[in-house]
Amino acid sequence: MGEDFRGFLEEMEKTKEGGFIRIKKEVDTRYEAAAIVKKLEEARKVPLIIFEKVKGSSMPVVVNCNGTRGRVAHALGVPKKELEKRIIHAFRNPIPPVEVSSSPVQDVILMGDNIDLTRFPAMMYHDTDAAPYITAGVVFARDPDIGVYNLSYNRLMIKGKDRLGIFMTVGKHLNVIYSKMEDLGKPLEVAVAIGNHPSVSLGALAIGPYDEEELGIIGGLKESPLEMVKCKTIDLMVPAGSEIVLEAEIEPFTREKEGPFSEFTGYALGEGQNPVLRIKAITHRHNPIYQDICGGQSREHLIMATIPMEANYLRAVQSAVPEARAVRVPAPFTLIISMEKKYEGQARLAMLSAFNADLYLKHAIIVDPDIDINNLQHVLWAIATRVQAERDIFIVPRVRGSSLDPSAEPVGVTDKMGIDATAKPNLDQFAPINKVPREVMERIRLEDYVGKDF
Ligand SMILES: Cc1cc2nc3c(=O)[nH]c(=O)nc-3n(C[C@H](O)[C@H](O)[C@H](O)COP(=O)(O)O)c2cc1C
Ligand SMILES: [Mn+2]
Repeated sequence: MGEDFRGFLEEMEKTKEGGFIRIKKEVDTRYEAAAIVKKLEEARKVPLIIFEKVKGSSMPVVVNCNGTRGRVAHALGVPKKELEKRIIHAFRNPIPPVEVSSSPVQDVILMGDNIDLTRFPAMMYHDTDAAPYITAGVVFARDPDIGVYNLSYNRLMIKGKDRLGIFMTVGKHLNVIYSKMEDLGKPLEVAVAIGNHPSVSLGALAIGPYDEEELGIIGGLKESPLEMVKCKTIDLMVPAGSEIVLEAEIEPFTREKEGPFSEFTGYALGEGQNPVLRIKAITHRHNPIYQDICGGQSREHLIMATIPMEANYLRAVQSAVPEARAVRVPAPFTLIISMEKKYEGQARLAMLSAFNADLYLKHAIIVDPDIDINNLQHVLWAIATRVQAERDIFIVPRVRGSSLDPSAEPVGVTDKMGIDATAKPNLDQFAPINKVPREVMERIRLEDYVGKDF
């Protein structure tokens, strides 16, 4: 499968991995498209959807490109259960990008008065959204000192024909770069690529050290270098396989009202004074397809946030504690770790290494390997029966966390809590778990006692 967005869509239309729907009836991107996605989710369906006819725009809109783990895995050419392994493989085996001299993403180049973001079919999802937002734009920027590229998703509020408000989490890399440029009193050049192959999306979301370049991780994910092309008005490169690129600058010191926006935490949050992108050029393919990621707690948004987090936590925890087996992020800011405990203090070491690996983490829970971390009832049973609060819970107060946690006070400053729900001192010496003798369970055939139609 090609690495461009079109190739990905063609493959999905052919294989219908996780479902594929073309909607021909006209929809309004103000709430109607979001309502359709939500109703399908209520029916436990997350198909890739192409809205072919969108009110007020000539561009079709596609959502849920990364809506299921199966779809993302398929795009990378791996079985679903090997997705995490492939991401960790990419962390360890990055492949640098290559430059190509031309690309269809520059078939059409718009500058000056031809720039008009209000013609984009940007969506509004919830009644609290301040304006239409671009949500599926990968922001490319470069560190002024070491030149390393950084990729991230940032919500972009449409404020006018050539202006976008941007939300950058304090402590995340784009914000670090922007602060460095402000210290120099200079604008930060950024390119926003819309319509991306899942390898680009996952690479952009990779969490890791500041100088770990996400471009190489994209190459590692797809096991071939990412092809990139030079922008027309700024000194950056963008993926040759994207649909639409916004070439822009973020001015130093400018702050304007941005938000609220319906966030992945399930709340409308983050209204504040934030920086602004000024668009210098828009380039796109002929007849571009506009990609969107439904805001709030849509499956796609949650899956996109979760997949790279889990890979990053697993590598961090395993680097401190090789006995860690698996991790799950079942809710915002929350991590469950499964570990085979070998010695005293190991559970706390594992949790501390997870806290160290990502500022978003707020609550870590660690369990023995007999607990199914995909079954929250089972995890709560472990907490109920293996935890003594004073002994097994630790709190690190007033640490930097997400600025989108509505309980944090002041904004972005949060207590971090670890719960050691492993059996003490270990599972072998703990209260025996209720079990009907195995020999009897194997011997008894239900139908011999209650018939076939019980
Ligand atoms: C759909 C989506 C939207 C996101 N929006 C934002 C945002 O508005 N601001 C932000 O700081 N992070 C946002 N994120 C999270 C960052 O993209 C993510 O933390 C990324 O790994 C940051 O990379 P960096 O630390 O390399 O800059 C979003 C993630 C997803 C999946
Ligand atoms: Mn980064």
